[in-house]
Amino acid sequence: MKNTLKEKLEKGMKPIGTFFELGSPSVIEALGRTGLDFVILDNEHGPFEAESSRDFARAAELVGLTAIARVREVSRPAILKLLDIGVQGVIVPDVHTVEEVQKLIDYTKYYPIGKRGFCPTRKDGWGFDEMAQQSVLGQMAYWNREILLIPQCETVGALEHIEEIVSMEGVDGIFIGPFDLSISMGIPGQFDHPDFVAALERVQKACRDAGKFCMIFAGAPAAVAERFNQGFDSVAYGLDASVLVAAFQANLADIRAKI
Ligand code: 3PY
Ligand code: MG
Repeated sequence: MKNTLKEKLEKGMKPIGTFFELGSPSVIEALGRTGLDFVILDNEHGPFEAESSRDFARAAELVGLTAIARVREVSRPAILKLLDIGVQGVIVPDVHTVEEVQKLIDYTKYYPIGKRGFCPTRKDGWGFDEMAQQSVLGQMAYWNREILLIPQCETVGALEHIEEIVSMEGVDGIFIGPFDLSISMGIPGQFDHPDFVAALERVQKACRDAGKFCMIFAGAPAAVAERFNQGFDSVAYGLDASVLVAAFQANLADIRAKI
């Protein structure tokens, strides 16, 4: 399946996604009617694993949403399983070192960039998709192009090495986790703190200089717009659950004010 998130990023179309936590294919089907571009199947903070994620990815394909996965950790099975069930990219939390990023490249990208294990799986119709009819080398080049590897910058360690991290072949972009980054910097939740603002600018500049995408999380609509206006390529707007609660709260308050 074509990675429309990657295409939209390359065309500068400002794709908007959300973290998927609610854990039902029906929620994905509903999100497919909202105008969202992508969902992040949250295998870090969400309650589900690869087997359920497969059903969520399938629902996303049916409604034209790109499904990427936030994996639970920097480990081979955590990444390989999600890629093999057919997500279009991985966001990786809690990255601290360049060595960890090298491991991520090895797990996510095939030879000659990395060392991803090769097997026909759901992602290629168990070897029966059209793209799987080409040589193994051709298939590996296809997936190396299509699959996004996006380490999170949410630790001081990642921030301090960000220029080196974004220059590595196989890293497609960076996703800033503002909560964990601010906590790691000792200024929890202080998103207007000059050091935090400077950190975001540093990550954005590093990405720009290396020709990589820069993505971030924002919880409120005004903050999402602000992040785009600051030059971010893509923003993850809230969680499915938080947007649902906020919409009901606002609408119910509106109704109650009129009765
Ligand atoms: C963070 O803010 O730490 C995230 O990972 C995304 O919300
Ligand atoms: Mg985080």
